[in-house]
Amino acid sequence: MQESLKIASDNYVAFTFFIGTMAMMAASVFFFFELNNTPQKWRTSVLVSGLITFIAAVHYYYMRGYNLETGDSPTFFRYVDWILTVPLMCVEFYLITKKAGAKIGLLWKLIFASLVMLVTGYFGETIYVQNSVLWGVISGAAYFYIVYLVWFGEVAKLAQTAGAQVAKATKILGWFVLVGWAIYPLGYILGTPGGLFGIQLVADKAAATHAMDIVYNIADAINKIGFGLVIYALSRSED
Ligand SMILES: *C/C=C(C)/C=C/C=C(C)/C=C/C1=C(C)CCCC1(C)C
Repeated sequence: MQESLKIASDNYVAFTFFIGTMAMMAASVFFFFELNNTPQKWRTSVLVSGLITFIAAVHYYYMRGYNLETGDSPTFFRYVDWILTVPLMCVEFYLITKKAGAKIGLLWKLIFASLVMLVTGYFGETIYVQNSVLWGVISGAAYFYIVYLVWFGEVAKLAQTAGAQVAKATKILGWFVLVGWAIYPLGYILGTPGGLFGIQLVADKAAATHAMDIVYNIADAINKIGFGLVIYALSRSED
């Protein structure tokens, strides 16, 4: 057993779990320590950035160990992580548009859509794998609703009236949602049987799972840390 706990140099899955843990920890320390010299009105936003990477750091620490010991994909804790952190990203949108008049209803819409997106994705990955395409499509619809809200809906409209810096930050966060978040369905397609409307991209089951974990790990690092840094940059702007 002890022998298998070493990360082999060609074990890219375990390696990205390890790097992911380290990156999330470092980002959390950074956001938390920077709170002290963050202007009062941005403090909650930067705190939430730190909470997102901190929650991810704890999950990555666990997932890293789980993957190393069992060789399996830690799907359940992956989704527990997302169900906690994605709604917190919705909170970020709400917080930065609040001064332009964002209502709590907007926050609930974003959170509800993100929960639908994640719960249906979990169904497709675990309980109803045979219908992974159907669940993936439902999840995708909820995803596009979030994209719509951020790019053309309430979030976009409020951001326009919240000052140049908030508008700029919202645009960049919008790109994270449109491009960065779109990496996840790619991992899902690689990892589930017949994921691409019945087409199996990676035939070998173990290889498919590995590809999925690597894609998810890269996406998490980009999206959680990148998202937090955009908020951090906003907190340092003149607005
Ligand atoms: C920090 C974690 C983040 C930002 C996770 C985001 C996850 C998604 C945007 C997942 C989306 C999915 C689809 C759009 C369809 C297939 C199933 C999912 C859940 C992978």
